[in-house]
Amino acid sequence: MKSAQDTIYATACEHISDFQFDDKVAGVFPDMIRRSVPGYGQIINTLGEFANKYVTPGSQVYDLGCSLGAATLSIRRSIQGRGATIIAVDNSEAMTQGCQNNLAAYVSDIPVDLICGDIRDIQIENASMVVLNFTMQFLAPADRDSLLRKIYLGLRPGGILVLSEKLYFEDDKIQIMLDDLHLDFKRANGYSELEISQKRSSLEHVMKPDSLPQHVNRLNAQGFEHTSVWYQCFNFASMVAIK
Ligand code: GEK
Repeated sequence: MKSAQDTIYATACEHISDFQFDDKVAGVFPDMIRRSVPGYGQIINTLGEFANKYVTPGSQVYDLGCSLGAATLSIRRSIQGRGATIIAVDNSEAMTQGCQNNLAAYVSDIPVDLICGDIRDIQIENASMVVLNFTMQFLAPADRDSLLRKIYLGLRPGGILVLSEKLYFEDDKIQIMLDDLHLDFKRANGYSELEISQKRSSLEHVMKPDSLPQHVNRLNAQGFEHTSVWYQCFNFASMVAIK
């Protein structure tokens, strides 16, 4: 997916408002996420590989917080002829509009039910794969357990959840080191100090990362007995949990 360059925070703002997934962000999103999240491209490609191995005929795949549909497109390409359905959900109108256009640009025999709505209100059923690719970190912490419980109950036995998140580290030295490496990654991708600090302020009240032990404990508490990190770069990780 190509997009305009992200320059949203390039000029000094007097007042930094909370980050929103609005038209402005949707318009530059592929560029923004590629330059901000280490490993994003590899995670998107690997979601297709997970789908190829785990999506079963007649089942449903959920892409929760689908944004412009990068994960859905990767999965859809990998499961052609599988007789499965993808349900892609995002509560940003700008994102679902863009996702609709992206889905329409490619042919596929896999139907995609694109829903503009809150992932907390979506029923999960008959699922062989559920994806939360950098979405749960935007949900109020108090809502995270019930979301994962709903996902666990809606998965078929043997089905998988892929959960990608920015991580927080309890160990201060590790937190500082990995955060610094992430900032260097953004600098190397052309973001200025001003852009980095203004974006950081806008996300402060909106994105609340958990630590890896918090994730593992939460997944276990909802019933997932088999969980692992399958990818990590700096303070960004993707986990897989098998029902
Ligand atoms: C990707 N998965 O490209 N209900 C529905 N959608 C939500 C909610 C909610 N409660 N909260 C946030 N979102 C994508 C990237 S971006 C991650 C996901 C990022 C949506 C929000 O509108 C946005 O589109 C997405 O979750 C998070 O693989 O920007 O770092």
